[in-house]
Amino acid sequence: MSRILVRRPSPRLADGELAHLERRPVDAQLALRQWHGYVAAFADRGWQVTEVTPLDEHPDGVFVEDTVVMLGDLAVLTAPGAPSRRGEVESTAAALAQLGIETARITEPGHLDGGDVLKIGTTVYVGRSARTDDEGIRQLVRLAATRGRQVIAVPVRKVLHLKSGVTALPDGTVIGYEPLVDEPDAFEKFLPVPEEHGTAVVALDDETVLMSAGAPRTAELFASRDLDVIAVPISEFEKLEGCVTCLSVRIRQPGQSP
Ligand code: CIR
Repeated sequence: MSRILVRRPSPRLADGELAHLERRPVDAQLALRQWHGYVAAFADRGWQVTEVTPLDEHPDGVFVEDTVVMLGDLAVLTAPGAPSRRGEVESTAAALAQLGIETARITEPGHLDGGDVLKIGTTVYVGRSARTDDEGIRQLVRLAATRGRQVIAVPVRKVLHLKSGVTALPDGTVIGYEPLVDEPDAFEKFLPVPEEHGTAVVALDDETVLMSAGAPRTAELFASRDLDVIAVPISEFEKLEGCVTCLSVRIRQPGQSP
């Protein structure tokens, strides 16, 4: 059974870290409604939902993807690059332990955020970013090898995380808004999308992608490629440099697309 881990937003969401955007007012109640809509999109398609302990004192805790990377049956707990986010990891570890999932860890002095890891088949792209460093990547390479996966490091300078700039359609085509992609050539198949908020998709299954409601022309592009598109409003999270990928950790059945 496929499952997502999610963490409900902190009432202090507005105080989250910002790297590339100007700080804007955030409506915490709207954020909570948007979060429920996001979770429902998975639940409606048969995904099990596991809620990780809320952490009201961590404004960025809702971006739970940054705390763990799934490599098949192995969960790699991360060492987030931003000091303010390091206290988020233990509660994710506790949720994984309850589910009986094997874990490993990225340890200091290495740092790695889950948002920097894009998996396509057995290839694991990792962004060398302001949050993920060479030591974190070295540790990921070693852990990925235990699950038969190869790591390719790519530079990330224009956005916060690798997956703020690129994600992948169910067929493995990498998509991104070109002005924000450092090296489109790093990917075997790259499809430019026309809007910044169109860069992030989560494959709900082989035919369906979940994306932000803030990219209608990109939604049309995906529909023209015979994909079913579920668009959810996530404006309050986008103000904090979040996107659809970072609001959950997907624990997929073997054989499912990344
Ligand atoms: C941060 O800067 O850490 C948060 N404000 C946003 C994290 C978004 N996470 C992601 O894209 N994986």
